[in-house]
Amino acid sequence: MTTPISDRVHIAIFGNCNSGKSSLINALTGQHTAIVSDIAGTTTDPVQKSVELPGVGAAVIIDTPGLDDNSQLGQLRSAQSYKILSKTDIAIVIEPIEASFTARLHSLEIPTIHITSKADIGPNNIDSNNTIAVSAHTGEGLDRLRAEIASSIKPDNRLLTDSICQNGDTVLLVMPQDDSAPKGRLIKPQVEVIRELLDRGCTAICCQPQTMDSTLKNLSKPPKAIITDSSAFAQVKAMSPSGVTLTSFSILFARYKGDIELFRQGAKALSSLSKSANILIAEACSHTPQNEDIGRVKLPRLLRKHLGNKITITTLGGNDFPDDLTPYDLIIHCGACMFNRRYVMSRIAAAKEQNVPITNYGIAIATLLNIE
Ligand SMILES: Nc1nc2c(ncn2[C@@H]2O[C@H](COP(=O)(O)OP(=O)(O)OP(=O)(O)O)[C@@H](O)[C@H]2O)c(=O)[nH]1
Ligand SMILES: [Mg+2]
Repeated sequence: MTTPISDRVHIAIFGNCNSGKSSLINALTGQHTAIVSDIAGTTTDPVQKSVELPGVGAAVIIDTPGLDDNSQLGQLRSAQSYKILSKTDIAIVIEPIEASFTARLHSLEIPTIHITSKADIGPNNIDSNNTIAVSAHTGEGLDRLRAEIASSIKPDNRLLTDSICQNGDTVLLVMPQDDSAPKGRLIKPQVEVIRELLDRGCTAICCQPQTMDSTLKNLSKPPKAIITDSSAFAQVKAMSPSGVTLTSFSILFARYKGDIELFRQGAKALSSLSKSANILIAEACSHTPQNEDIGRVKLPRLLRKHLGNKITITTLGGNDFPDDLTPYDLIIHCGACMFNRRYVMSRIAAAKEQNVPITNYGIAIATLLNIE
């Protein structure tokens, strides 16, 4: 099975127009991934591609437009490059580059590898401890660059389920397969949790809410924990034996990807929102909405039930996260299983900076249902 995008290290290449960013991507991947030409401004939009980088492993590599294009269109393009920073785990910067960009990388604490390009022709190319001289044409410096990328990757040994069970425990997963579930498959958070439980030597028992009671009766003792889809929280809570830890997939992902304490704080805003509150629901997937979709149907219905019909709810999908969050009184984010952690954290940081409370689906639902 291929590694999901959200688990791949995101490596972005930044530099001026014509500095050789796209050529470097092609050289690193050994494929013709990006269009190369001697016309400045060839790459007009960020392009990302999942790749297996020799010596590095599963990655997403991101080509960006040049930063020094000062035309009106060029400024829009370089703004796109700045936006990419929110998901960049490792930056490769082709020097020289504007100082303000380097400062931004520094303030975001993004591990950065500095290189110079076209080492085969450039008499000015330096190869010092801090800057690697690379040629996409001859391959010079590529091995050193790959080694540098590999050593910049921080190993991530965190688990989704370590807060709710020990290795070897039995865990019950309640997963409604209703109209909002995709046909013929399980959604990513469910698959990832099942896989992790199996890796931990746990017994993962799966059922739907309507068979939860009989599933529990068939067990010789209660499970160590129950993980449910947020949409069935109330129902599952009512059937859960006392003393059994109950959580949702969404909460597990909030803990893993985000800042659960901040999300809990954010959910407190639900009790003080006005009747005309403006709420943003942000989804990571930009899928075609399904019947009973959680972000577009179930959660809005629950919010209206608690806050009345005068609230305004905006649901945005994919990368459509507004720069200006101040019109909103609360942001409710999905579990973000499609995003890497850095992207989620940068959205959280933007909300924090603008003083807008942020929470996520699971915690908002649990709060509205008085479960948390
Ligand atoms: N000699 C030499 N030429 C290179 C090298 N890398 C890129 N070039 C040339 O530099 C020109 C620009 O290369 P690109 O890879 O398109 O540069 P870019 O930074 O992606 O450019 P934009 O997308 O326009 O910002 C092309 O003519 C490439 O053939 C290299 O290592 N050596
Ligand atoms: Mg390019």
